[in-house]
Amino acid sequence: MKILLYNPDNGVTRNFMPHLWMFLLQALTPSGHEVLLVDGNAQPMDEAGIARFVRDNNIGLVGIGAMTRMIAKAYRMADAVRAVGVPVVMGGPHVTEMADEALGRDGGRRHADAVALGEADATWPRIVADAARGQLKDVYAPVDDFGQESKPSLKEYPVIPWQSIDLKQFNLVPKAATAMLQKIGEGWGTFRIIPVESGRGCPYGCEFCTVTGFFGDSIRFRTNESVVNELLLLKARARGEKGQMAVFFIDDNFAINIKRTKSLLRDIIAAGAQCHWVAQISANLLRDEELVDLIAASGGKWIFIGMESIDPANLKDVNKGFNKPGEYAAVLERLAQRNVYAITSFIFGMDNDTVGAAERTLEQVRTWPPGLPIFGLLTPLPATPLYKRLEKAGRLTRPKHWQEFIPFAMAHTPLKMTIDEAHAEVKHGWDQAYSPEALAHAVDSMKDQPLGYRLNIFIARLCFRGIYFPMMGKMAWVKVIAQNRRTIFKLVREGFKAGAWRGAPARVPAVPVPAVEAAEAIVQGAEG
Ligand code: B12
Ligand code: SF4
Repeated sequence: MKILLYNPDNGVTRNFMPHLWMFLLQALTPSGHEVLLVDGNAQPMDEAGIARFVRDNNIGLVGIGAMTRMIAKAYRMADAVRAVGVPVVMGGPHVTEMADEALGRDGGRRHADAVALGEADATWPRIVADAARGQLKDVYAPVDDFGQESKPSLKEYPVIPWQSIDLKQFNLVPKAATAMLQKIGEGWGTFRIIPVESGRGCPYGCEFCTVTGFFGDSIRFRTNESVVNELLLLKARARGEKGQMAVFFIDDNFAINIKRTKSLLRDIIAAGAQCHWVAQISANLLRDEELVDLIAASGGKWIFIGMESIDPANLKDVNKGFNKPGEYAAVLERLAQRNVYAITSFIFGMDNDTVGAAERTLEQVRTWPPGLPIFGLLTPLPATPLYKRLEKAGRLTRPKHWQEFIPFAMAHTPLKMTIDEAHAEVKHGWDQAYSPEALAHAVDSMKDQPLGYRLNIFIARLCFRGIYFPMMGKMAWVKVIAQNRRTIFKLVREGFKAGAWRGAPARVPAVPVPAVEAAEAIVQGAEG
């Protein structure tokens, strides 16, 4: 049987990082079946397109995975597939919580023939076998023989055959530039950001987050050896095609067990498996100097930190009191001293937020080492404690907000401001943090650093701005470049002075493109 695994586009930006679930399920598919992958972010498709693809390729089963914000598109695509008589199984965080919606048991239209609840590592082979026999069940739950919920231990993690997977759709280097870029340094003919997981689960239970409910509070890790081997495989592939890659460790909290993280990073270094990487780590875990040393030594470049708010009352409200705004500056300094920078994520529209929350946050941000601040709105995702609290209090204004996804729009009324005011806060955050003045300030604040690091920050900020303020057309880019011309001239002039443009490698960006692209990847996390 031929199987298509499809991930819908996110409705806002092109995704530069593929979704791990597709590669994982492909690797877990029993032999005898062929699995094709289509990521709608990289390979845009509409309903007619997927129906045609399914017919032309003689697909026998379509698997669709989606987060809440993409679910409306996922349902439309599923409907189109089912209309040509091919069964659809859906999985991922949204349908796990809203299985009845996907199966049409809530009075709405049925979109999926089957739903895989929770982690599908163990259920996927069963789903494929049942589909091949034409006997799909409605619901596949990850339970053991006694009906008890069972989670994969990750000790037996499958080998994802990165050396042979078709990754064309995920190459971020334009085709026309490939031949030329292959000749630069070790080669830039391809560049990809690859998701790698080293563990699952987070026990912290922040009120707005799906993770603790979905993956459980039991934390599970792969063996160091299996992670290291995966990195070596990825590095070998990049080298083989005269290209580059960066890794996004998608663990929700990469240092949740500091001892284990240190041991993994030491093993990465010992095996020569260092690569440029990004990971999400909460601020409280970055107090440890040795951990930060190992992050830098193993290739860590950007750390995503869910700061959420600079107001302790807000943090307490969402059960994230372990974040201590008083230590944010020290944490960021500790990273910056090792040339590791942070993507700092803030949420507006929290219950203690009042008008001016964005400006108050920016005042703090300006005193920190430069990084990439991102701003989102508190979003009640289905089945989260936040959703339940707001529903009970009758505060949801769009209880099924996912049925009509609107980027950067609240679905409930904040307590101390209006919805419009919350929207204005998030806009102010982005406008100010990415203004030409803010970009110039970020570059100047690093004047003691090598040109490469300063360029790195500048380009990353430009790209982030480009994502939030749609800059699809050439003219939009020209405008932004014109607005930032002073900083650009300054960097170019310094480059000439330092000889960087005549090929003095130490002065050129440490990792310009990976950092930028990874940063781009993360900006999509701005919906809190
Ligand atoms: C990496 C990541 C991202 C990346 C992008 C996604 C990518 N390209 O990989 C970035 C950083 C850009 C991102 C952004 C966002 N993310 Co995000 N992200 C994650 C993260 C940390 C890892 C995803 C992952 O690969 N997990 C590992 C794989 C193996 O797990 P999985 O995807 O769930 O797949 C398993 C099962 O769900 C199932 N499954 C999944 N799909 C399918 C399909 C089929 C057919 C079947 C059978 C089974 C199946 O099988 C898999 C194996 O067990 C998750 C949290 C988490 N730990 O999962 C959040 C998470 C998915 N993100 C979330 C959210 C809300 C967002 C954002 C809206 C903002 C935010 N607060 O983070 C943005 C929006 C993104 C956008 N614009 O598209 C939520 C989604 C909740 C929901 N109900 O939708 C999660 C769960 C985290 C959270 N805070 O609650 N994210
Ligand atoms: S927001 Fe981060 S720290 Fe909080 S529960 Fe989710 S994954 Fe854990």
